[in-house]
Amino acid sequence: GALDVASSDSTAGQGARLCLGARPAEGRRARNWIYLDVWKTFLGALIFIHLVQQADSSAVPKQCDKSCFSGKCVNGTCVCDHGWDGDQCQHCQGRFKLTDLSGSLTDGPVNYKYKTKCTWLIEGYPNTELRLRFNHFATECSWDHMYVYDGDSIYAPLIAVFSGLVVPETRRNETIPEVMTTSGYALLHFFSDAAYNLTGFNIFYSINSCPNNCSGHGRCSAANSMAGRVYCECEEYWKGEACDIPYCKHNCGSPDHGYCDLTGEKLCVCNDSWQGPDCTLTVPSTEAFWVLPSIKPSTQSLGRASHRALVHSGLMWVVGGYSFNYSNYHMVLNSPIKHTLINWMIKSLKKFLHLRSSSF
Ligand SMILES: [Ca+2]
Repeated sequence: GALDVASSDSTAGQGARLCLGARPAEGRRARNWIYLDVWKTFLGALIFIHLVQQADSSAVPKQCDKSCFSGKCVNGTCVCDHGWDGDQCQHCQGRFKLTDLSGSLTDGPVNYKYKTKCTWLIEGYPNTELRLRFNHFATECSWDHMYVYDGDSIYAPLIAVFSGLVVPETRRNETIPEVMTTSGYALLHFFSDAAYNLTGFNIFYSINSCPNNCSGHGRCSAANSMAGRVYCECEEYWKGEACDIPYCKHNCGSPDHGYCDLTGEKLCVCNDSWQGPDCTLTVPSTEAFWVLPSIKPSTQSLGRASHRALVHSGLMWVVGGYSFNYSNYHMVLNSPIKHTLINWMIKSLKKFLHLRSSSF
């Protein structure tokens, strides 16, 4: 019935198409419709294959030729994280803000870029100690610089500038330079000029840490210190802020040369045939060495001239010089400066001023 309706109504175009298969007798017009149908099927197949291919490619994304250091590989291209640049995101370029209690910062895993400017702001807590440790540093000397400010801007005090090579002595990690800020912040700015580059830097930072982590000869402690501050509690044979100075070098060549006496002055006590601060020099010795004479503070001595004097640990040491009677370079004495000497100086000054004023 439907076919008949279509054939009888020539104005019903949609109806005529529906009748294609049933009306082969309509000749050329019908054949055209058949070709169109074949094309449709072919195109459909093409689209299907294309979609399948697309589905495949989204399942296995295109790889990047080289690894992306500070970024992600997206469709075969490295898309860099904030502050990074280069085809592998291997160069710092811009600003970084670091808020962890400890961490590290670097220009990147390869040589730094020419004409680059990178800035790191480390935010601790106000007025805490922040320690920077330059584990690796290699820049073109006097052309590529790292500036360190004790604060959160370049208007804060500039406390260090690094350029060139930092080459720590082997087996002595305490020679790795450290820089400490006390504002609780640190701003590091790196600048490189238009030519020549080197491997750059790797800097570790930590808030409220001990110098050189007490060099492995002590404990980092917050006890009895100012609010939040930490300091090294050194083991018995070590001293210094970072516990890096031995009381007795080379353990005084014990037992053959001497032994380390920790009871009094904490010094080497050498056997008869050895001398020097670490008992490495023979008796007699052709080499010069320093000695710390154990002399009790004295208040009375002959007056002398042309001597040398120095102040150390609350004592004024007086070495050498001439008295009226004789001269002797061994003529060493010391005097506590807090009491006797200062009092004497004040008295002398008063006398002198009194004499001056009375003479006018
Ligand atoms: Ca350079």
